[in-house]
Amino acid sequence: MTDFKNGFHRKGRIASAAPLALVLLAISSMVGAQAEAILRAADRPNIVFVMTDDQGYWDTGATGNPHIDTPNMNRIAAEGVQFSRYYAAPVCAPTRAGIMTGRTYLRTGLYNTRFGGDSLGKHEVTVAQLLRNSGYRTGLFGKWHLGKYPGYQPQERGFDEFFGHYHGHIERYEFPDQVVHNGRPVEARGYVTDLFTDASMDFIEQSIREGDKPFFCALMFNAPHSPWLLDTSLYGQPAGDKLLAKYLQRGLPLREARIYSLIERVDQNLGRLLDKLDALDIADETLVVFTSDNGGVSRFWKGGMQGQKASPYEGGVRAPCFVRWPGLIPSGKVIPAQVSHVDWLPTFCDLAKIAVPSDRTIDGKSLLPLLKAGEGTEHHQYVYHTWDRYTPNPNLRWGISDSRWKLVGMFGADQTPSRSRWRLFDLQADPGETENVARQHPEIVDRLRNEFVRWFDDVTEGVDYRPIPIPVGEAGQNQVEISPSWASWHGKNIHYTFDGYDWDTIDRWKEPGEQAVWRLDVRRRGTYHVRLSYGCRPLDAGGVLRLRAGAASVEHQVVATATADQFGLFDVGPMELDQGAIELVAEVVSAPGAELMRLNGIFLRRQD
Ligand SMILES: [Ca+2]
Repeated sequence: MTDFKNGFHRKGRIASAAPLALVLLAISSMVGAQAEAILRAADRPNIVFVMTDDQGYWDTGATGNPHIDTPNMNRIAAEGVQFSRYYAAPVCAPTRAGIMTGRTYLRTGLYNTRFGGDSLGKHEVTVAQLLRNSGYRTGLFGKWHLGKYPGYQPQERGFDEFFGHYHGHIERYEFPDQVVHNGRPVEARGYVTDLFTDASMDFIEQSIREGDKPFFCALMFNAPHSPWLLDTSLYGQPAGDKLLAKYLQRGLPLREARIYSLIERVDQNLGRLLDKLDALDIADETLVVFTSDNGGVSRFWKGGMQGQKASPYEGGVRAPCFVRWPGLIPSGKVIPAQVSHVDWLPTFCDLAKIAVPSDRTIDGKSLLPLLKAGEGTEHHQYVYHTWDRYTPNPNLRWGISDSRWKLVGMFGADQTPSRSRWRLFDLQADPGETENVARQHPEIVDRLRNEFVRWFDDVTEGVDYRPIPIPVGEAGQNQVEISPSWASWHGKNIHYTFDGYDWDTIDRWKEPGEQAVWRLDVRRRGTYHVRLSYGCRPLDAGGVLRLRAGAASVEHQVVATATADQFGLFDVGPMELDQGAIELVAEVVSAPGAELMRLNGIFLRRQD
């Protein structure tokens, strides 16, 4: 634990930077409970953790971009410290798993951004659980992306309050249709960046009103992730339009202008949030983090960085990271030590004066010593970078960095380890990773590659990388939707089409026996009523689909919808499901047309 009381003060409540004796005198004259509350708050700060989605290291003014306006992001950097080598994972869900657990995502069983590989293993302990157990009020607003099924939702993983969405992205940013509040779908009016900020500010205000607990507020914007939607004048709220016009006038192409506008809309909301902390007079007792979840996707100005989101190059894994806590953290400093997203859990535990879990490996290390000093060149000896969509692979999209060198493994069709595909960069002399110096330093290549393989073997040992079994019949669960993206599929023609979560389908299946298979975890034995969501053009109608699960089997004759992409909901009938782990199989019995159907979902409702 780090003692950080020295230098801490509460502006406006007692006295600005008052000597300790005066503070104690002031407290001793207060009513007991009030004094106690102040001591507790002074001991343990509120934590506001703000993260954007796909904003690159280069996408802020504070990191050197001369084309984008981010005054509030810049303000946090100016009033606090900036980490110049903060590493996220190459993509969304792995970073989020690392933040929540303090562990590299590969240890947690999470390995993908979709197909059911984006569910955080139930055996994991989240930083929200730890903080809540220690007396914090906890809230998450915005993108979760660590599991949508019962048992995996934020309010079941340590958050008192959740308003946001489960998936990697949403399709509508105005009047968003995929928003949930503590597990229940809700109708929401407005622009999503405003909505999430409003909810976080309400949570903060409520926490202060209740007054007896510090709070942990995670505000996880889905912006500026694709599909890059702004609020437009169609809604009568042209903030997005104005920004778009500004960036187009500056000469940015439309795609880039949209991304910059989305970021500035976040920045405007960040300004509202900072103003709220000031208005509530809690800025001095609140740690504010601003960061992003992986490398950037904008291409207009990259500050000479190599790579983008999903790549192990610096542009794929470095993210902006600004941290402010007036009184404790010096202002305007840049810290060059390499630090990681897995460091947040130990840092927040340090701030909350609680221990990190001792029954598992925690990969992160508290950032508090660096934050207090405002300087430092050492933190992690090595940081490891890797991600591949289907199966973790030490030979694809991998990298490792120490304080000076970075080794990057190339990726492509040939997956055999090949030294000729490895590139070594001297990040001090060549931060843009332009000159491969592997030939000149074979011993450094060996050291870094050996360390990467040692690490990879360690973090993947004994971990099962498969879609999670879908919980069916949980107490309080009215109906479960079996999503196409969680299936494995088998057959000559069968195909999975990813169309943004709500519209994805299993399609093109027509030969008898072609099948999609899901793993289920039936929590309660019983009769479940089955319905199907699918589309089928009239020419293809009349085929038969069979559903099997354990000893149960039911068949359904496919009826036509207006078009194959117009989904309808159809009753199939009851199925008896045994408790425990079973496979649900959907298979073609016969298909007279070009495809059996475009299956968009299976719904199981327990008959009580
Ligand atoms: Ca992302």
